[in-house]
Amino acid sequence: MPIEEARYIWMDGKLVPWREARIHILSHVIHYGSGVFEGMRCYKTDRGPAIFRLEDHIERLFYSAKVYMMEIPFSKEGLVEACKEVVRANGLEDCYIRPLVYRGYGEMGVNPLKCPVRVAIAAWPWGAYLGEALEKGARVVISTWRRICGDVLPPTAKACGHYTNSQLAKMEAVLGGYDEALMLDINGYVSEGSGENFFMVKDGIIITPPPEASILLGITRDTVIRLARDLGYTVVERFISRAEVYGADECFFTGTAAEITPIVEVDGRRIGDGKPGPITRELQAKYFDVVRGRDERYMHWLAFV
Ligand code: PPE
Repeated sequence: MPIEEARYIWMDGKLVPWREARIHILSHVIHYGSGVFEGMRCYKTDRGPAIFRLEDHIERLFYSAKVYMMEIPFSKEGLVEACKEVVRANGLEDCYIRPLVYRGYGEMGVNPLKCPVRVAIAAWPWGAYLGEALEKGARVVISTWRRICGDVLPPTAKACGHYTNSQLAKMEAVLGGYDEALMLDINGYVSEGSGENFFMVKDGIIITPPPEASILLGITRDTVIRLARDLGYTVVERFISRAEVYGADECFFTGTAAEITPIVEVDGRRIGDGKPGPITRELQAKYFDVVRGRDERYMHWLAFV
């Protein structure tokens, strides 16, 4: 999907015209993946555009930066405000927002500590992450690449360099004719997709891998767990084996970009009847109501720009 350009990108406190938002080729991040980032969505609501769980995303950005010992030269409140400003300045309603904290130009060599920490925030319209799979369901394959494990790279931090692992899995899946990869953790339990968390449904119970399965603690995952429990479902966080997935009644991915995307096939095995399942559909509909400000009970998750 080519990027749909907007007008301005926020860089270190200033709005810069889209095409002038550049950095030096010898910036540390380009060579060593030394950056952390977030992805948020802003949705059009009856009361104007609202960013979903903005403060939680900024909180995770600061956590990721802490793991990599990056001192962000702005306050949390400052970046919350900057995200809103980017949406407003670009005149956007439904859009994706990408804050990026990175090691800039200063020194070469692995040691990042002397490189300046810079911040950029971009926003642009971004449609369905997995295309028509949002409606029809995704065809998924288990990756031959294992998900990074915590004593190699910390999966709970959303760091640029971690996505080389995701890219290997994604390329393999796409070139194999699938929509997305599902990665196993180092012990062979189901972990997550290249950019999404994983859920399955069996006998009415909703099951998702625990934090110990090398997952990013997804904010959409947390949202779905809470919405499902509020709807009266039992949600269990536990290890899931590969073959167990084949026998699931329903499966789906969650993520800011992917939203709630049903999964209808894994490793050539049809999931349920091969169509998005009823609980998946119910949660998807609820999720879209919540992010679009159509459910008063969850308005506290919306940050109006
Ligand atoms: N796991 C991974 C590896 C991941 O990248 C994401 C988000 C999630 C789980 C779900 O997290 P959350 O968005 O908080 O529910 N992936 C982001 C980036 C995707 C991209 O291709 O870039 C996203 O969805 O914004």
